[in-house]
Amino acid sequence: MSSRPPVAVVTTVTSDAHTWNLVYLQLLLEERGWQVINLGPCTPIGLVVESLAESDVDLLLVSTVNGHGLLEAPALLDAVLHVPERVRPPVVLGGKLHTHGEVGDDEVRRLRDMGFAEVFVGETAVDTFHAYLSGFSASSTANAA
Ligand code: B12
Repeated sequence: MSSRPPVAVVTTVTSDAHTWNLVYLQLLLEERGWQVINLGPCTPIGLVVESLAESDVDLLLVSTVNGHGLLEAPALLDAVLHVPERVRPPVVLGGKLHTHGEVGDDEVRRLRDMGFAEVFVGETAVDTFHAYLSGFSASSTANAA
């Protein structure tokens, strides 16, 4: 049984140059005891895939706010779904995913159906992410016991 902290890779889509969303989420996770690998803005898909192969990653968090997330995140997910299952963490997505205001429930459902473990959008995104992480820790503890 390992007592290492959970590890998250924080990343974004290739076109997205915004940085403070990534820093914010890194700090949020670190405050909750996570170890974070922040891949920075405009992340090449290959780098994201490499980061999973080389480390023991528990969560891949994709944050994007430039409005291209809905178009680009599926290709990133597709590449990650080719990573062997034993080293593939759940992938969560959040932020400002397109340029027409908030994405609706139908889009969120479609993204979940594609394979995103969870999608966090709108004003409640951060609160629901905290709740997700609480559930995540609870199940990790249960597995370790
Ligand atoms: C600073 C900024 C920039 C800077 C970025 C500098 C840098 N190094 O980061 C610069 C000038 C480079 C920039 C460029 C552009 N930007 Co800009 N930018 C902003 C601005 C003013 C602030 C972003 C910021 O730092 N916020 C602080 C962080 C902490 O908050 P956040 O990003 O909103 O993230 C929060 C939530 O979204 C959420 N969240 C985000 N991801 C995730 C993921 C999960 C899992 C969860 C739970 C929550 C979550 O949690 C965070 C904390 O609450 C916003 C407007 C605004 N006031 O938000 C526009 C904004 C993001 N930009 C926008 C646009 C359009 C652009 C450009 C396309 C403009 C242009 N025509 O060139 C380019 C795109 C560049 C690119 N290739 O990506 C739009 C995006 C529109 C959309 N999504 O519909 C915005 C919203 C402005 C607007 N109202 O139109 N931008």
